[in-house]
Amino acid sequence: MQKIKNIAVIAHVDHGKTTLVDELLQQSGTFEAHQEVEERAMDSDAIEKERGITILSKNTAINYGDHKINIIDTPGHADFGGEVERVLKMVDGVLLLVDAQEGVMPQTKFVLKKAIAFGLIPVVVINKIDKSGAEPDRVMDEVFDLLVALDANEDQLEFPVLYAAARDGYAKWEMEDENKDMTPLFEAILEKVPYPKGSPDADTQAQVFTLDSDNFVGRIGITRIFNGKVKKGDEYLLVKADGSKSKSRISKLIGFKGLERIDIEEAEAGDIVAIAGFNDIDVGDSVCDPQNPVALDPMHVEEPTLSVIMSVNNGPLAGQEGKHVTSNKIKERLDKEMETNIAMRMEPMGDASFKVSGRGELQIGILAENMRREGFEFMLARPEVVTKEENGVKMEPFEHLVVDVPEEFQGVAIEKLGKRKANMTSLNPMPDGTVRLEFEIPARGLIGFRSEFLTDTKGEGIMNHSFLEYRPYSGTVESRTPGALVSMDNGEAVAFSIFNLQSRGVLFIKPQDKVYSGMVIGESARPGDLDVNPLKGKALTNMRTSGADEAIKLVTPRQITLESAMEWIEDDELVEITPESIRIRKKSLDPVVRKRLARDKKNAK
Ligand SMILES: Nc1nc2c(ncn2[C@@H]2O[C@H](COP(=O)(O)OP(=O)(O)OP(=O)(O)O)[C@@H](O)[C@H]2O)c(=O)[nH]1
Ligand SMILES: [Mg+2]
Repeated sequence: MQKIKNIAVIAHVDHGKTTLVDELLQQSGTFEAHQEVEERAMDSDAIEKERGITILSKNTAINYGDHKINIIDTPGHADFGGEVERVLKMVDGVLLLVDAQEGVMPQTKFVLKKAIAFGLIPVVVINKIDKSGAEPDRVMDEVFDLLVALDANEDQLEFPVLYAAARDGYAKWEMEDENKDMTPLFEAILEKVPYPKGSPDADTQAQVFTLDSDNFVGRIGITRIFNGKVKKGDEYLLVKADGSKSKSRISKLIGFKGLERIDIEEAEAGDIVAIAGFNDIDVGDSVCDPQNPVALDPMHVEEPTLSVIMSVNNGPLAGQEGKHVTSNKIKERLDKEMETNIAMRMEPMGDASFKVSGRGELQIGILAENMRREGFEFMLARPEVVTKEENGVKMEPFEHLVVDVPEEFQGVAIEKLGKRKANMTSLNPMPDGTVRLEFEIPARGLIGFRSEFLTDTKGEGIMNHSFLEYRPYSGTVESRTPGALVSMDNGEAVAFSIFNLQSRGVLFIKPQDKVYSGMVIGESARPGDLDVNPLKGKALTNMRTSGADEAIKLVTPRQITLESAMEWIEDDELVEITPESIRIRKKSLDPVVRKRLARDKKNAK
């Protein structure tokens, strides 16, 4: 039987997980000498590469001595926490990375809490010790305190600690040790991570934790084998979470080696392999012995906390830039997403609209970004938190928020967060002159906060949050104060009028951009919406001839991204998304209807 270790790499966003996996791949000699390997090789998806973040967890395998180590790289962003949750069940140990300067962050807590609950003993890696602001001792204390706070058992409190600079390719047991290579970390994995339980001679039990597809063989389930063997060509029973069963033959069995996948004939208990041949295979399904099927527990993933209404684009520019614009197409695409993305939900709402729920704006934003790249056109409404009822009490999600701000912005940050119903739990001066403030805040209060926070802190503030728990509903929270600049005409924006509008607020458009009546073209400097005309005035060429082009100095418009637009909009606004554009608009394009709605709203107050 092969000696196997299964580990997941977990951490807060950007603490160096994917970089560490690069080094483990390199230094285990898994790559051929001539093989060219990109940086952060596991971040293989286009959006992952562009943004430098991991979105989907992915697995790889390396050989080290006589051992095979299956490694699962996980995403650190809180919105993808569902990925981490399901992966933890598949492994026998975790490498918990913590940035030697940033220390314990919200998502460190979230992932460690899950790992502790699964009974895993973390191998703690204090990473980025090369940073000038690194304070490995302080961070080590923070990790220990966190484990105590999470009710870790005695074995877990005896966790091993290493100090590393993943990017520079070394890890060591003591800070005083020489910077050499990753050998100490390999040793730690072999020594401290237990071997998989289960027996190759027992009846087959495996569970799918990720899906993949292949043009030739169709759906592929990446599975962890807990007992018995899986063999290519043999028949197995697929048991779904709802108990339904179907029999099929494994048409292809795939093993992992570095970044490659290889066809194999057989694999046994403890290993991680991909199987093809089951058309309806899904995440969480059990692959069992047909004679004696014993399904594994279905996977638990925490429920979505945020939802957004996605609807068919019905604006005046609809259908001009996208390929897939109908409600049927959108539904088909969302259905497909829900099959693989177990942390998300979708519910048709009638009126060509769908409620899409996930863990946060980024998760929903990435889905929307993928859809627009595939040629879809649609609209998104303002995100809403998912509330629920417990014993007759309305509950809403709360988040754990950490903000790091230069001292001079501490006051404004505390004041603004207070208005959003945040409760401060700690305030610590950091060695680099910043202050670390921690809060518990209703998730609602965070919607739209980021842009305001960045403005207030002149771009120097850093905020991080992750899901804490559901708590009783906390009443109204404050939202965006500035109004919108709304176009009152259809056509192409004119430089001259944009120039004149600059004093009214911050514009989102540039000359020649298509605009329409009811489209939001900027953020007003004052509260309350303002109807403006971006088409008025002389054409730029006339200006030139009159020699006044000196005066036409256009400020660069504010770049609106999918997520920033989602965060910015109010209840009566929508984001229009096409493969080429992201526009913000009023829900009702008719100015008369808008005035009436505004009046009704005012009277209601
Ligand atoms: N100074 C320093 N930077 C590092 C080190 N390790 C990684 N980084 C940098 O930290 C950044 C984030 O690295 P990643 O490996 O993408 O981090 P990650 O934890 O995988 O991030 P997510 O998957 O998005 O959560 C990159 O710019 C790396 O180059 C290190 O040891 N020292
Ligand atoms: Mg990563």
